Amino acid sequence: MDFELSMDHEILRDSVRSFAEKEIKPVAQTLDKEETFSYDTMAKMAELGLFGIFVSEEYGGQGMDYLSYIIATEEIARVDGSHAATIAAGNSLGIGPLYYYGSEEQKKKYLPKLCSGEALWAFGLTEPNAGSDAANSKTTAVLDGNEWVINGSKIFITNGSTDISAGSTVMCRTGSREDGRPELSCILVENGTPGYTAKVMHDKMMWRSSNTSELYFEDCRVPKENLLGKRGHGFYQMMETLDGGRLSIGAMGLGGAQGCLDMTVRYANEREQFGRPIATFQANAFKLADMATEIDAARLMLYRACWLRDNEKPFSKEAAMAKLYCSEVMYRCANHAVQIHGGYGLMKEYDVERFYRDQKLLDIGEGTSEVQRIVIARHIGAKCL
Ligand code: COS
Repeated sequence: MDFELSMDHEILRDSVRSFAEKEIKPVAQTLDKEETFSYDTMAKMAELGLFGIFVSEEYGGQGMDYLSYIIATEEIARVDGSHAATIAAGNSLGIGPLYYYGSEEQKKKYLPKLCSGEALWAFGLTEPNAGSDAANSKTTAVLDGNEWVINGSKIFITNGSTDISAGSTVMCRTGSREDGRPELSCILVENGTPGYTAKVMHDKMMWRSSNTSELYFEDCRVPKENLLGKRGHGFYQMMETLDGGRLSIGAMGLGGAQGCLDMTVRYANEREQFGRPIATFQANAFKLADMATEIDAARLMLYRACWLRDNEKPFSKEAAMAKLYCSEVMYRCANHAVQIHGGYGLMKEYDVERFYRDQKLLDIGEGTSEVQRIVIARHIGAKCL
């Protein structure tokens, strides 16, 4: 067993950490307050190579492993959840399905621009009435000659309506299966296609400087060739994509928790009450110790799941466990961080206030904590519905 990260992973961590401290941390609070997606930091993240990290160089990617992508996401999340969301949705949800299921032609057409960060691609799964029950999607696609005609809508879609959003992978009902269940397929829809509109969603509690959208399809026609992979395989593609995506949510929990710990150790050593630094009170120091311990466990769990994925071993259960645990660790760390910051922790001037709000997404997005428990329970043989 080897717990040492490779030199490449360490170098990547150092470079993303210093980038995040220098370029993202100073602007994160204002962007959050103004609810603004920053094209400036987006371009800088792209320049650093944060898109297409696990995609082979042939398609414009960095050719690194999944753990590298997770470490990069973790380091961005250490300073800001919104920027980490842009990276995570851009890579695992946007690029992932095209890279893993796309035809050679589709990969050549879309991946280079997505890997260079010139464009973003979205993952159209969730609908107003199909959240946890994702297979119950109502968006339809009917084949009419050489075109799919799509009708329906999607909601809570990250990166769907920025100025550089190029399109989305949309899961649609394309018929019925022999067993009576809906046949679900993924279809690629480019921005600008008549009948397709993407609208930004405002007034979020969390990830306020990431782009969240509603997508609408009204008799939207796309060529038959825009089918992704095999007809009827849409739900499997989405579920497999979410297995990888859940590792990025884990990374966001881990990175956010680490950010909370780093800020809070510093604050507790500087802030004095009763004539001494508040870190000297066991009530606070023990909270910090608990945070550090849980972060360590979360990191081991997440990296182990990445190792399984990188070594082409089954990792669905471990991804669900890592996502569940890392988000819960982030919740406890953000809670301790605000508690130790006292009244200042309730003020927007202090980053822990934003971290406290941002963490809530983690046990809802890419499968709620309850859905993760369903996945885990089924994997261990429990007949959980
Ligand atoms: N990879 C590949 N295939 C998978 C899979 C996975 N991880 N998980 C399930 N499948 C397959 C099953 O094998 C099954 O195949 P058949 O239809 O051929 O038998 C099919 O998908 C349906 O699986 P299942 O019966 O388990 O689906 P359920 O409707 O019971 O749903 C949950 C299971 C709840 C786990 C699923 O709907 C889910 O993950 N929901 C949350 C969705 C989510 O995370 N949304 C957030 C999006 S934010 S980007």
